[in-house]
Amino acid sequence: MSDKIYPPSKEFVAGAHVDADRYEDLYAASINDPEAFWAEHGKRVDWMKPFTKVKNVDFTFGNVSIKWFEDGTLNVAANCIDRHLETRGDQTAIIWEPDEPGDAARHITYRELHENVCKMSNVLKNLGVKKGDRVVIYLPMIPEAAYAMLACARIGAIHSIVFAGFSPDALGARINGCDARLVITADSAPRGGRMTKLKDNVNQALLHDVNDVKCLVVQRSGDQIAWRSEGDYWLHEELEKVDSDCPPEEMNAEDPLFILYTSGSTGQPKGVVHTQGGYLVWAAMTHELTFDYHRGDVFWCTADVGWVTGHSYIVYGPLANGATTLMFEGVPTYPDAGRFWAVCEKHKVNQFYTAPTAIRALMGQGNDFVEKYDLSDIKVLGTVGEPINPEAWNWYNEVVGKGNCPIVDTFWQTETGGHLITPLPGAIATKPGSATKPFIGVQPVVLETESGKEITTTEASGVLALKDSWPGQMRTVWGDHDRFQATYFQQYKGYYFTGDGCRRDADGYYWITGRVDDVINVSGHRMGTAEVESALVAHSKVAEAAVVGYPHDIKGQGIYAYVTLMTGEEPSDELRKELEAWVRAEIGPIAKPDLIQWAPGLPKTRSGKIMRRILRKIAENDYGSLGDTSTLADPSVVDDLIENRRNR
Ligand code: 6R9
Repeated sequence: MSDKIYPPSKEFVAGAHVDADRYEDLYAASINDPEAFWAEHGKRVDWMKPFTKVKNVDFTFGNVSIKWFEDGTLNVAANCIDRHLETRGDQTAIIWEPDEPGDAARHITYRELHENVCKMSNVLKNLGVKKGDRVVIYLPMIPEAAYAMLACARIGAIHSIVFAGFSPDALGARINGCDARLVITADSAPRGGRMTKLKDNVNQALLHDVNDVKCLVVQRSGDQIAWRSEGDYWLHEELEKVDSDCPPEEMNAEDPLFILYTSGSTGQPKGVVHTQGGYLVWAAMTHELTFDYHRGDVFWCTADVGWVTGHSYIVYGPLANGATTLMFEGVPTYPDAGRFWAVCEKHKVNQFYTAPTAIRALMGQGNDFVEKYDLSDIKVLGTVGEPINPEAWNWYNEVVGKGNCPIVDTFWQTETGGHLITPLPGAIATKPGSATKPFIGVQPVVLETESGKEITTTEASGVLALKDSWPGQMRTVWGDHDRFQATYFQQYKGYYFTGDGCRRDADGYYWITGRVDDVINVSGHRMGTAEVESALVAHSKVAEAAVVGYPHDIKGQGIYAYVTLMTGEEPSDELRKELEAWVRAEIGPIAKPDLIQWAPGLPKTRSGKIMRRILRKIAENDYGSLGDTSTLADPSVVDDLIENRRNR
């Protein structure tokens, strides 16, 4: 870790929304009197009926309840579109950059966005979607993904986006999980020059559907696709039947806006629920202040809308602020490793937000790919998804930012709706690898891992929790409030527990050290080891599997799977490939194990619990500190595993 410190330049500070003094004032005000503070800042969105109650929060385990602005009403789509029409109707809302650099980019103005979203809203209504219904969106990175989200918001339907890289099985589980009656997808879509057959995946996911789930299909590629016998509709045909008049539905601040499935340490992914008012205030405020967004700037977040980062920082935050947001269909390395920088130059991007894994991958391709392009419009660089190693930070700073652009390392989670710990670029000097200081209104605490006691000295090391609520916090797990409480409020009573380890240095800067639970972070994508394990054991030749993360140069963490075969099955390279393909098919390409180690036995306690701590150490090639193995039922399996690891 580096302790070099990088203050913003005087010029940057002079033009920034928030400088150091203002940050101190805002932060103090937000903590000393949250009611008054949020009564004021809640006004950054337009309310149909203004709220009179600001905050109503109980973090007590067994009684957890989180409400913000609870008696206000609003419409999120109207906030993201309609209210900008008068002042910036002809301004570009969305720049769409397609997968093929030779294909034309599209510029969609706020007026056009309004028309497209209203028409799509009417299509949804015609298909029977009503307020409170769930709609699954399984789309590539095309403008229709944003239209679909906003159309749901406009009519009060709850969207649940499933990343287009997920397999039919994973998609099916999510459709059932929230009992959706409509899926919005595309025929097929290019990504990095390769086609994904989305509609085919939907057909497979709905093969055993008993709910008559309808499917609305965007024509992206024009490829021939298979149609089910009924319930499938082309979007372009449905659009011909509707007009563009669709008044926004009046929603309560605490009505759900969306569900987004994310991985936890146990069981299947859970449906994180975000609501209308607090989420929008949070997405908009963090977007404006963390990136120091100014009117007219072009903002580019490279995430996929299938992840929370895409929800908050491609669609809701930027559009609520009347920004121009860039949406990119492709990947960083297609057609070559200069694509990100080519797009930055082409569209004169002012704020660029990506993940450490992409930075590391591009760093490995050399500086020529960056230096070919004019990146002088970039003012702020952001990262998200995992801790950024100082080498990657320095490269980002020097080679991409030419030492001129503050780097905002934003720590947050699907559950938090938006940034929690991040520098405000005009206010806080950065240290490579540290997410620095809390955002306004956020009260992080470091707890002793075992006792759960709050560490009150400035320097601290333990687990990261939050002492009080902020407007963007998730409200519940869809259909399972007990699971919500058990996951986040049980282990450390009175706090929201993030699942991350953390160190606070002498300057009060926070350094996130990674997950302390069985969640791994592969290329910035969150995955529960339990999910990969259950996919593996679903294979007929696998008796048992244990999955851990291990350090990976590009991905941050790789997936290391210990596999015990059924008696009579022999390990082979073929079987290894078969299992890799199996996991890809069960979950999706992002879950494919990087390393499979055949394990005749797994280290278990006498009560049968797999000792992952030991498996992690072996995967890390670190045998010196295996710790106490005396409680193992059969300590000799550890020697076997080490032997095998060394032989690889
Ligand atoms: C937004 C997002 C959340 C987990 C989180 C943590 C890790 C995210 C980070 C970071 C260190 C950062 N994480 N940002 N760790 N520094 N700047 O990524 O949401 O997919 O839910 O993942 O990602 O471990 O707990 P999500």
